[in-house]
Amino acid sequence: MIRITAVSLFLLLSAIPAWAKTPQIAIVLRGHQFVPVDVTAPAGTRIELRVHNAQKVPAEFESSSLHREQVVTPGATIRVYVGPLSPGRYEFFDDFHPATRGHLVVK
Ligand SMILES: [Cu+2]
Repeated sequence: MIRITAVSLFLLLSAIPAWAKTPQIAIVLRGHQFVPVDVTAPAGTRIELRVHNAQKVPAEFESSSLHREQVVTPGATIRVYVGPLSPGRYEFFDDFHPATRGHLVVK
Protein backbone atom coordinates (compact mmCIF):
# COMPACT_ATOMS: atom_id res chain seq x y z
CA MET A 1 0.00 0.00 0.00
CA ILE A 2 1.27 3.44 -0.88
CA ARG A 3 0.71 6.07 1.77
CA ILE A 4 1.11 9.69 0.81
CA THR A 5 1.90 11.64 3.93
CA ALA A 6 1.18 15.33 4.34
CA VAL A 7 4.92 16.02 4.37
CA SER A 8 5.66 14.15 1.14
CA LEU A 9 2.67 15.77 -0.54
CA PHE A 10 3.93 19.18 0.55
CA LEU A 11 7.44 18.41 -0.76
CA LEU A 12 5.99 17.21 -4.07
CA LEU A 13 3.82 20.29 -4.57
CA SER A 14 6.54 22.74 -3.53
CA ALA A 15 8.94 21.12 -6.00
CA ILE A 16 6.64 21.62 -8.98
CA PRO A 17 6.96 25.43 -9.40
CA ALA A 18 10.79 25.32 -9.47
CA TRP A 19 10.74 22.56 -12.05
CA ALA A 20 8.11 24.29 -14.16
CA LYS A 21 10.15 27.52 -14.27
CA THR A 22 13.19 25.86 -15.85
CA PRO A 23 13.24 27.12 -19.44
CA GLN A 24 13.30 24.24 -21.91
CA ILE A 25 15.02 24.67 -25.23
CA ALA A 26 14.53 22.16 -28.03
CA ILE A 27 17.35 21.49 -30.47
CA VAL A 28 17.16 18.93 -33.30
CA LEU A 29 20.11 17.32 -35.04
CA ARG A 30 19.15 16.87 -38.67
CA GLY A 31 21.37 16.44 -41.75
CA HIS A 32 24.45 17.14 -39.60
CA GLN A 33 23.11 20.52 -38.55
CA PHE A 34 21.70 21.82 -35.31
CA VAL A 35 18.19 23.17 -35.86
CA PRO A 36 18.06 25.96 -34.85
CA VAL A 37 21.78 26.59 -35.10
CA ASP A 38 21.63 29.30 -32.40
CA VAL A 39 19.32 29.21 -29.41
CA THR A 40 18.75 31.99 -26.89
CA ALA A 41 18.28 31.59 -23.14
CA PRO A 42 18.03 33.89 -20.13
CA ALA A 43 21.06 34.48 -17.90
CA GLY A 44 21.14 33.53 -14.26
CA THR A 45 18.87 30.50 -14.36
CA ARG A 46 19.11 26.79 -14.90
CA ILE A 47 18.25 25.76 -18.45
CA GLU A 48 17.15 22.43 -19.86
CA LEU A 49 18.37 21.67 -23.36
CA ARG A 50 16.44 18.90 -25.07
CA VAL A 51 18.55 17.57 -27.88
CA HIS A 52 16.82 15.24 -30.32
CA ASN A 53 18.80 13.26 -32.86
CA ALA A 54 16.64 12.90 -35.99
CA GLN A 55 19.52 11.30 -37.87
CA LYS A 56 20.25 7.64 -38.55
CA VAL A 57 23.71 7.89 -37.00
CA PRO A 58 24.70 8.55 -33.39
CA ALA A 59 25.84 11.99 -32.30
CA GLU A 60 27.58 13.31 -29.22
CA PHE A 61 26.36 16.65 -27.94
CA GLU A 62 29.44 18.34 -26.56
CA SER A 63 30.45 21.76 -25.29
CA SER A 64 33.80 22.72 -23.82
CA SER A 65 32.51 26.02 -22.44
CA LEU A 66 29.46 24.36 -20.88
CA HIS A 67 31.44 21.30 -19.71
CA ARG A 68 28.95 18.86 -21.14
CA GLU A 69 29.33 15.72 -23.26
CA GLN A 70 26.57 13.23 -23.91
CA VAL A 71 25.85 10.68 -26.65
CA VAL A 72 22.52 10.92 -28.49
CA THR A 73 21.58 7.72 -30.28
CA PRO A 74 19.46 7.86 -33.47
CA GLY A 75 15.87 8.83 -32.65
CA ALA A 76 16.67 9.62 -29.01
CA THR A 77 16.24 12.84 -27.04
CA ILE A 78 18.59 13.77 -24.22
CA ARG A 79 18.16 16.37 -21.52
CA VAL A 80 21.18 18.50 -20.74
CA TYR A 81 20.94 20.83 -17.76
CA VAL A 82 23.18 23.89 -17.75
CA GLY A 83 23.40 27.09 -15.78
CA PRO A 84 22.87 29.42 -14.14
CA LEU A 85 25.03 31.07 -16.83
CA SER A 86 26.52 34.53 -17.36
CA PRO A 87 25.61 36.38 -20.56
CA GLY A 88 27.67 35.18 -23.51
CA ARG A 89 27.94 32.84 -26.47
CA TYR A 90 28.52 29.19 -25.62
CA GLU A 91 29.48 26.92 -28.49
CA PHE A 92 28.33 23.32 -28.75
CA PHE A 93 29.08 20.68 -31.38
CA ASP A 94 28.60 17.06 -32.38
CA ASP A 95 31.85 15.45 -31.33
CA PHE A 96 31.27 12.59 -33.80
CA HIS A 97 30.95 15.18 -36.63
CA PRO A 98 32.84 18.23 -35.30
CA ALA A 99 31.87 20.44 -38.24
CA THR A 100 28.31 20.38 -36.84
CA ARG A 101 28.23 23.39 -34.52
CA GLY A 102 25.77 25.70 -32.83
CA HIS A 103 25.61 28.29 -30.06
CA LEU A 104 23.68 28.90 -26.91
CA VAL A 105 23.31 32.66 -26.66
CA VAL A 106 22.70 33.74 -23.07
CA LYS A 107 21.31 37.24 -22.50
CU1 LIG B 1 33.28 13.95 -26.86
